[in-house]
Amino acid sequence: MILHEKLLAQLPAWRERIKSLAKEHGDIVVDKVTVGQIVGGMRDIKALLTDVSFVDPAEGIRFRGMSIPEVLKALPKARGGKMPLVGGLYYLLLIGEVPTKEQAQAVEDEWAKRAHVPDHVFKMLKSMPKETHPMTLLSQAVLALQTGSVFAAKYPSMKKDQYWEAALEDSLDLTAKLPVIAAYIYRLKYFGETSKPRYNPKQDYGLNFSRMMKVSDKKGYADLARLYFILHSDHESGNVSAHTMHLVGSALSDPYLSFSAALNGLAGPLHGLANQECLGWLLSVKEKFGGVPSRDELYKFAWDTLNDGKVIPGYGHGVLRVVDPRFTTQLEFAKKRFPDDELVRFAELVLDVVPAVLKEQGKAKSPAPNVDAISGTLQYHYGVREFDFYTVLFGIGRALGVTPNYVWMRALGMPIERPKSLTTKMLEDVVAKSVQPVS
Ligand code: CMX
Repeated sequence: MILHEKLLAQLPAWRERIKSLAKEHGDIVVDKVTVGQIVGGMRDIKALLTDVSFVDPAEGIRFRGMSIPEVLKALPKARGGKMPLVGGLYYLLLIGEVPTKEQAQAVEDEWAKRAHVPDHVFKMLKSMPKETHPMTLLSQAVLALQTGSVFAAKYPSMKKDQYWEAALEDSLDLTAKLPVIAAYIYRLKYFGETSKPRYNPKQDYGLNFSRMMKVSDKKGYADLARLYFILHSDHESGNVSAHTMHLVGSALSDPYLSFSAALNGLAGPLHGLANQECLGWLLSVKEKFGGVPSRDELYKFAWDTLNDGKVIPGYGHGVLRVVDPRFTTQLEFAKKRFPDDELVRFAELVLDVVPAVLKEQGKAKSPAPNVDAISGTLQYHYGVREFDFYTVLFGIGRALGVTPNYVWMRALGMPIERPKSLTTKMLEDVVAKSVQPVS
């Protein structure tokens, strides 16, 4: 398998680099941790290692050093579409090089071979109460797939330097099955259908997803699916879902156990669920004013949300201090393909008003939109209007970023994570000592 060969060739040099950092330079100080960081969600502490992606606060995400426009331009395109093959993005994230069309197709072929979902997963999903949230279903389905984990099965007999190979097998299996499971959840939950979606090996990841969702008749949904999965794949390692995958994986929990945990973090309203919340917020504004509100009405509604003690979903970020390029790319996609869509124009009005309101309030470090401010609007346009489903789409994308990270962490033999905690009294003692006047 091409991914296996390419990784195998890279690993000796990478392992040497990590070994040398730990052994020869382990005492060099990179950054100091402050009291504010300890009680403030560990913001900006440089304590994670990944070469898969990096978020510059003033610029946004780079996948393997490439900006979003560069990635979209460089990756081989899907047949019949304008967006890249998702398999090409996976190759880029895992191997660190832009693939040829054949190499991107080789990943797509791996997925086609591995897309079969065992029956017990469908049975479990069918048995759940109708009101179960789609993210709960997705996380449960990933746990149910764990019965097939190569990593878990081989763990007792594997040597440490073989972990990554089993991790790669699981990662490819998992990412191959996710679109099938997500489409099944969608058709089951909202349409009561129980037939199992079939992955067509002649179609790419994006087109398969669009067809299995049964929205392929709407022109361009496969391209949106490709774009969506690419944009949502990775956002360095500190965000809740990526960090959860990383942490749980550090205990050598297999990729299924780790990713199910990551999904549970993604399902939080301050993280991935914000895309569902954001569309809900837009629609509630429309409902209140009987259509798209005026600028003044929206301004007041935004302030009412803040005065209610709620956040405005889709705005602000833990790291980014500028408009999220993932937002900009999606807005450009919408404006090129359906510029007259009422909800897209409304999202633009929100973009005009909400950052100003957040600035006036003066709390949020960044008043700019993030990825979730627009993603639901695009799905809505194509007829996927069940907005509690939107985070599931984020979940498929996120798997494409966190599984390469998982493979690399096992390949580099990264240890179990175990930061140290202090008591409040200890922290107060540190503060007291540091503010004592020097006698
Ligand atoms: N609406 C209202 N208040 C906001 C806000 C928003 N969109 N963004 C930040 N704030 C508030 C915070 O709640 C915090 O208030 P308190 O001091 O009362 O706790 C204050 O501003 C400072 O927050 P911050 O340092 O700017 O932001 P954080 O790193 O703490 O949080 C985030 C980042 C994304 C959770 C926050 O901006 C937020 O809640 N945004 C809305 C939810 C959202 O869109 N989440 C999706 C993020 C992208 C993703 O992960 O998918």
